[in-house]
This record gives sequence, C-alpha cells and structure tokens, in this order.
Amino acid sequence: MSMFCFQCQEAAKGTGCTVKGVCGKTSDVANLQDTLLYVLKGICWYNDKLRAKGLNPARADKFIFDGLFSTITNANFDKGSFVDRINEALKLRDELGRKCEESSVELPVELPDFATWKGSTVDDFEAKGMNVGVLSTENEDIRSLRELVVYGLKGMAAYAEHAWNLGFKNDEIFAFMQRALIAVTEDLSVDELVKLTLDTGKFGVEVMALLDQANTSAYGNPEITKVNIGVRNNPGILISGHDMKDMEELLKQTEGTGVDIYTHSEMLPANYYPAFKKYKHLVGNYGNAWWKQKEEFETFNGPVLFTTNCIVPPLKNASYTDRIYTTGASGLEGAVHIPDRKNGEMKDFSAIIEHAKKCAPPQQIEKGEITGGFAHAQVFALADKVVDAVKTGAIKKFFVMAGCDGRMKSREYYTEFAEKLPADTVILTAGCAKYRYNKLPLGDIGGIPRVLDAGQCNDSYSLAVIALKLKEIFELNDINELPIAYNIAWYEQKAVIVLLALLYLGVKNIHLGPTLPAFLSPNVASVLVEKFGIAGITEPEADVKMFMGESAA
Ligand code: SF4
Ligand code: SF3
Repeated sequence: MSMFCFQCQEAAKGTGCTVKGVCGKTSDVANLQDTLLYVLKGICWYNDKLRAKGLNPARADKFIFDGLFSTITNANFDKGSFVDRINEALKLRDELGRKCEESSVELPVELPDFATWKGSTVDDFEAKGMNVGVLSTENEDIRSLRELVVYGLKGMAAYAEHAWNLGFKNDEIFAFMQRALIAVTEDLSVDELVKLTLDTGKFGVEVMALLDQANTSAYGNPEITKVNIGVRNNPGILISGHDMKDMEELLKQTEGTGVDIYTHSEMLPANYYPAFKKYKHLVGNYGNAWWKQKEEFETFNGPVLFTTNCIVPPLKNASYTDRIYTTGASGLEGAVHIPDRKNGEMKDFSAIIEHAKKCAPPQQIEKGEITGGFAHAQVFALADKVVDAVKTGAIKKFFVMAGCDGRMKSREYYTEFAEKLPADTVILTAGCAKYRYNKLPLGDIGGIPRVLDAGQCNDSYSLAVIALKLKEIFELNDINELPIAYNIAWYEQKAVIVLLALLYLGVKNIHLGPTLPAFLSPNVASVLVEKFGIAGITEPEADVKMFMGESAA
C-alpha cells in the first residue's frame, strides 16, 4: 500500500484507493494531501486559542479553507502546489505558535505532534503523510465518523471560499470548521462524534446560505433561462468549476475581444444570473458533466479554465493538455496556474485570452437549448402555480435528485429513473447530477417544467428553502410530510456537506447512490439507517414504485 484514500464514490473496490486514485491522483499527491491536512490541524489548534483572545489573523481562516478545498476530489493534482502549501502551512503554524507564546496564551506542557512536527524535504512530507492519514485511526467506527466530519468540512471549505471571494464571510463558520478539525483528533466517543456530524450539517446550511446571499447580492436572483447548447463561429474559452467571481472577471476581460465564453459542467448555472446574462459573448453551455471532458475538450478547440473541481487528468496523447488553465484551489501538473487576486485587483486572465485568440472556434457537438434557473426566488415567484398543481393533484410528487454525476456505468440508473417517473412528478435538481436527465424530453405540467434546475451543488440550499416554504404553505409540522422524495447521487465531498445539511434540517429517508460511501463503517451505516432512514438504490423501476408507494420500501 503506497497511499490510502476513500473519500469519494469511486474508491477502488468500494473500499479505498491504495496504489493510485481511480480519479488519477498519484500516491505522492495523496500523501502530501494527508500531510497538509495534518499541518492544517496544527494551524487550527493555535488559531482557536488565539481566537479566544480575539488575536486570530483573518488570513489563517483563508489559508485553512483553501487548503481543505485543495484536497477535494478532482480539484488539484499538482504535486508542486501541495509542497508549496505544506511549506507555507508550517510557516503559518509556527508563526501562530509564536504569537500564542507572546500573548501569554496558555499551552499544555506537551504539545500535540501536529503543532510541532517539522519536515523540510519533499520526502519528509510524503513520509509523514503515510503515517498520519485516514488509517492512523484504528477503530473503524471512530475513523468512519471522523472522516464523515472531515469530508463535510472539505465541502464547507469550498463554499466558504466562493463566498469569501465575493466579500462574504462568517466568523462563526470559520470557528466551527477549525474547532471541528481539532475535535476529530481528540478522544471523542461515538455519541459525541455523531453530534459533531450533525453540527457540521448545521454549519453546512449556514455556509450554503452565505454563498447564496453572496451570489444573489452580487449577480441577482437566478431566473428561468433557456441556455444555448450550440456554438458560434468565434474562438472561445470554456470555463468550468464553481467560482462565480472568476466567471465575472473573465466575462469583463473578454468583452469586446472577439473571444466567446462557454460554461462547462457546474458552471452552467452562471447562465441563469441576470448580471451574466447581459454579456452577449456568453454564448451558452458546452458539453456535459465533468467526466466527459476527455472527448469534449478535444472538440472545444479553445482553452479551458478550471476554477475548481472536477478535473480529469488528461491522457498523455490528449491534444488539449496545453490548453488547460487552473486557478484558485485547483491545479494540474503542466497546466498554467492563474494567480490569486492581489490588492483588490482582478485576476489577470490575459494569457488565456491571448491563447484563445489563436484557437479555432469550437466544434458543434449538440444544438438546442436547456432550461434552468429555478432557484428559490424564481420558484417562489411561481408559488401559486406550483401550490395549485399540488392541490389539484396535477403534481403528485417532487423528487429531489440533486448531487453529483460520475463516470460509473451504474449511474445510468439516474437517466432511467427520471424516464420512468410518472408524468405527474417533478424533479428538483442541483449540481452536476442533472446532466443525467436535463436533456431528456420530459415535458412540463401546466407550464412547470418537469426538471427544475436550481443551479450548482451548493444551490441544493435553494431546494431546502423551497421545501421549508412548501411546509409553511401547507401548514405541516414536519418537512417529511411533504410529497417530496430524495434520491440523491453523490461523488465528492461537497455532496457530503449537502447530505449532512439535509439531515440537520430533519429530512428523513434519503436514498443515496449509486453506492454508499466506502468511508461508512457497517456500524455507522446502521446508525444512519436507524436514525435517518438513509438507504441505497436498487433498480429504477422498483425504486420508482417504492417511492410512489406502490410497493413496500
Ligand atoms: Fe480514490 Fe476517490 Fe480518493 Fe481519488 S478521491 S484517490 S478516486 S477515493
Ligand atoms: Fe459535480 Fe465534480 Fe460534485 Fe458541484 S463538478 S457537483 S462532481
């Protein structure tokens, strides 16, 4: 075994990647990620003590969530970026340690290893990762709960970073994230860890609310939009990932240059925001969910900007490797990394823009339109229509099918499930899971489309707000009395925080697929089944019947 990682749905053999990640992560990068996480715990440990005295520097918050974010599945494959981060982390940790001493912060005589460990070479960093990773917790139930919390925190970190980029921050969220990262190193009981898991869900709701506020105050409320999926005859840049601030600055810098902008995968919902729709050179969306990028980047012809996950490391003979640019927490060896904003100035996208000008226009792979933009404000604007449709029985049930897409064949389930749903049902979606059914001709119910796309995975928050609003309108005591079923697809750690947020809101009987997480031990899985009714999936037809109450669950 040269590494161990089981944080995503693709964990090898359903247990964990031990030689190389199925995602393409090499063992050296995996071990460096473990070491980074370890030193981040040291930073949190000192920073928490400084916070109690009001002496914690804001840049530590940013460093911590950015570090966590960089370890999310498919965000960063660049070894050099992790070596740099570990060096910076050690520097920051020791600086915070000195500040504690200077400010007479009480410290125990014996400091924890993560607060003192030193390494200076890449070999030191990699070797440390082998000893401090997931398997360093021996008890499999404690390990399972600790990792459930850590993966939730990684998802939170991603959303906190996007909100931060738009000037929105919440100290309570940062304090919780940092305390939780320390708590998973402590000797907590199973009950205490279960409580920590639900608290993580609580702050998951808060961070998604914060990001919703950030996005809507900066760019307006998403509105019903028909998004073009064809191409024009100009060179283009394809922007992927989740960061709206990058989207804004790229649109501003490309306006009038003759270079068109297309969204890819999770950036599709940018097309729904009023502030972005006004740009005539935002042509539409190109391609599908992240895992189809190997083919779709070949035909796009122009450069691709990754603002976050999901990157698939290109094959050696790929034509597009030198057309990939990364920014923010994302990274890829061989790709140009566009540096962070400095002194309140915009990021400098001139290199990718100049590159695009030399490229051929994208090759058309699809044409037509897809409709989206059903975040909470837009659905509330249609509330009367929706409520009427429920009251008259025109809509029998809603299906929340938010989450992630992935390359496993078993995910064809979600297309079939959507096709087999009765015509009087509506799918509420968010995240890249939507690509399994957002181009199907599923029609509408009295003008309400049968697939309502709220946006990115973080916009699952919108789906929760909609559910809570319906509960209020129908004067119900319990969110679970609503005619809403949850059939969620997961892949990476943002889906983990979405799941924990839903559990915190009291949602029961969530079905999770295509497989249950490898990091859930049998005992922890039983707790989730008993307490929350969590279940997996079976076959589309049987599951549709089960959800519609036509057979026993
Ligand atoms: Fe394996 Fe997923 Fe970890 Fe990649 S992120 S190494 S695929 S478990
Ligand atoms: Fe997709 Fe990677 Fe999770 Fe934001 S882009 S949902 S998998």
